Amino acid sequence: MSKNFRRVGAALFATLTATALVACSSEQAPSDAGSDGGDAAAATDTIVLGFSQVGAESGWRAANTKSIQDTLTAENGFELKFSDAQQKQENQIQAIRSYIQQGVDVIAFSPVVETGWDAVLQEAKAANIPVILTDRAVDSTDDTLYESFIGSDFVLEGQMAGEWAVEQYDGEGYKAVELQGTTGAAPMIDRQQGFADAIAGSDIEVIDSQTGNFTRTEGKQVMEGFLQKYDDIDLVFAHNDDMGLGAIEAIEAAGKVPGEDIKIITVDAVKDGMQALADGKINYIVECNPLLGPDLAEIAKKVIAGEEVPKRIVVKDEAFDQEAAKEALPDRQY
Ligand code: GZL
Ligand code: ZN
Repeated sequence: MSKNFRRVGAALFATLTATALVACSSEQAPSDAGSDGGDAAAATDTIVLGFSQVGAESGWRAANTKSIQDTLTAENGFELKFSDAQQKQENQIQAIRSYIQQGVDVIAFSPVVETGWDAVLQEAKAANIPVILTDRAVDSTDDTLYESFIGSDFVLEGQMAGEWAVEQYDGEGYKAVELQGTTGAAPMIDRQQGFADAIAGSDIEVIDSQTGNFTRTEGKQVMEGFLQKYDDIDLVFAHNDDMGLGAIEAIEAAGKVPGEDIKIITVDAVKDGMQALADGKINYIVECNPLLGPDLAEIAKKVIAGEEVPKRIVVKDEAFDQEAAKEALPDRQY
């Protein structure tokens, strides 16, 4: 039974009994327990939302978490249950199962990798708890397993990075290395694809790729390995700013000048990345907007109210060169 119907029922009940004592919004209409799978919210208008976050691996993730926690507040009608999976899929599955046990009203999560979600999503569906995907996608072909996906178009981000590289560097026989995101993650698969599509036909050649798991530390380690293995790297394509910043440390430690001797293109446009871009150590950044909290709140409210929601909401991304970064830095929110 939709929440609105329950609220009208309760208000009517209160009016008829004219007993002002009954806090109508907290009165539960004849039990619909189980119809929406979660009774935690039956007692109030508050939407109980269980969120399973990937981890805290990057500046982007921190900004994404802040946006969700700042938006899904009590005064905005939510009780947010939040868990950090330390980039482990089994922790996310465990968190989702615990939200099902608790009978939350809606579950949302950013899947660390694309595969392996059907079973737990079937369990949420069987419990009548709607699921909303944010940021990363799953490869489930059964799209009744989630109500909506809110996030960026990662293939486009890879293409924007590759197209700029071709514009700037085609014809110089550039040798590129790729610092990939978490193996099997949607942004890793799609950014790699988009970049490869865009440079096909140019003389830019990706001579090696390796995952740095979206972290600065691992990005630095992988770049150190590349610098030992090759002495003619011209370009780094890093799937996020944090790995690009790690690469800068490795390049400087090797006595080379990042942004000059070795060009760097990254994705995210978080503050640290934008600062390095403004300082000339990175050459181009494609933005990936982490501020998904407001969209998540809006979609969750519509889902609980039984309204139709779009299956896919693609957030807008832009891109920055060094000049644009200098102008944009002062009022960047993240
Ligand atoms: C992209 C997001 C990626 C970021 C990384 O939407 O999933 O994960 O690009 C983050 O910084 O770790
Ligand atoms: Zn109920």
